Amino acid sequence: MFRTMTFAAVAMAIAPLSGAATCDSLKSLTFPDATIDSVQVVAAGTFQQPGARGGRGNGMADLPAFCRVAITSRPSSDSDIKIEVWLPAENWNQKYQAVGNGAWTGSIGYAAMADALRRGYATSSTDTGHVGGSASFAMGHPEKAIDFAYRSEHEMVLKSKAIVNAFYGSTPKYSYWSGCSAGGRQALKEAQMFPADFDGIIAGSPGADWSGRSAQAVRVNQLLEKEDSRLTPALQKLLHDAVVNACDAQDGLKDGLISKPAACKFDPAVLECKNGQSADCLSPAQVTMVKTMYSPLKLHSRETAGLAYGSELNWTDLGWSQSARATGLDHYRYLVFNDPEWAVSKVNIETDPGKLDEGASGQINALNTDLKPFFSRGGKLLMYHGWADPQISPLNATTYYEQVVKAAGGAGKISGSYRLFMAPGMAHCGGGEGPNDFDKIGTLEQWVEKGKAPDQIVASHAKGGAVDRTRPLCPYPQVATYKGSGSIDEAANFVCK
Ligand SMILES: [Ca+2]
Repeated sequence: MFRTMTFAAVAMAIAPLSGAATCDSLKSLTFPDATIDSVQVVAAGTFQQPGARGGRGNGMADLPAFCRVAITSRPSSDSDIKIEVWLPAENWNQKYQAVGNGAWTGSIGYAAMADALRRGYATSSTDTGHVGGSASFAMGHPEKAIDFAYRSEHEMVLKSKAIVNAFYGSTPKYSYWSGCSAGGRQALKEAQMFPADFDGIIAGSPGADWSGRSAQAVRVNQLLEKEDSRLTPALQKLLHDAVVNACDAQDGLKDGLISKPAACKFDPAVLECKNGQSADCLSPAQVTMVKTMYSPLKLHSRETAGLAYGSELNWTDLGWSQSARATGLDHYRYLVFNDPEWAVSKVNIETDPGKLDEGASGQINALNTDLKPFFSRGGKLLMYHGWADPQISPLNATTYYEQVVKAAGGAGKISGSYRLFMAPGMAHCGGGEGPNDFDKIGTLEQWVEKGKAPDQIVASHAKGGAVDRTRPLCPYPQVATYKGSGSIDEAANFVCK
């Protein structure tokens, strides 16, 4: 209350006539626990992303003019949360969009901010309270761990709304969160803990069971210590093709996609090398590793899911892309054991997971299934996940959805507030062999502002820049079902059921 009144007074003091402030005048804003570091008028087409290489190709030459505000927020004595707020100089759509981060973040999400700005949004992003992509910031810094877990996002929202109010002379008509992966985890944390922050929330491929995913990564890492368990990209392709070949038609349509992974029955042992065979087959250690990727892991208080059949291409825990594997290792080093020298060989994965849900490790998870405070305010939650996600299990998304349904007392109780869209063949947050490109924020705007809940979302797949397939994504547990005639590459020939 105190803060709200302070800001109303400040806004009036700077621009008593128009009810809106100039960009420069925002420098004089004061917060009890934050400082304005810089304020800059950015002319149309001139924004250079910090850290981007060279003068060309930062993809932001089309940005309209905006007021760029940089803030440092310190809700605790050990906090150092960097926030940027961008305010369109003209044609503000009267709305605010916060954008999420990835992995351990430690940087501002400029690309996502640019997307929001292009749509006329006032937008903001935070570095979540530290610099760089490692979790080493958390060791010995419990307040910084809290900042990463949830506080930096909420701080960003409070400060951003105040700055929007000071600049335009009015608060945003609608406020949205848009994030995927870590940003999907942040999305759910916001819905669970700060139900008044947003009118609509996009939670993409959420890493909501953050500690469980780390345990999965470490379990796989242990197996990879043995060289003969590692899969080359060529063997991943061999495996993937075998899985698709076995399960494609089981969902009712042979289209190269597995739309019902739960119905897929596949035993990786069928690929095990026969006598004398050494190429195009899996060693016994590789078969074990592959089975581990799919299998759930029993933790102290719950079970965390393995990856789905069809997700084999670019399995990130195998280390071809460093992020997922390192995210799990960092989690154990800096949030579970507080030991930078900790190695995967030290863990007994069957007995140690008890520590995962405690302290700094557990507070990152976004597993609370009571979303009633958010829903009762009219909040809308649009969640999506690719069935072929090679990093975060899509089964986490379906499990969470079902738990929320149960907590709310039935699907009918929440269908006006929460919908989950599973995308067959989609990889992590986009890409993959299935239709994976769709308008998330536009869909959410229709839902929040016009009351049109999405009964389907048309997604497209492109090859070489040309769209070669469209398909509706359906509210879970519905699946896009072929009507029986017409091209299987056109959304109009499918119905959700
Ligand atoms: Ca199929």
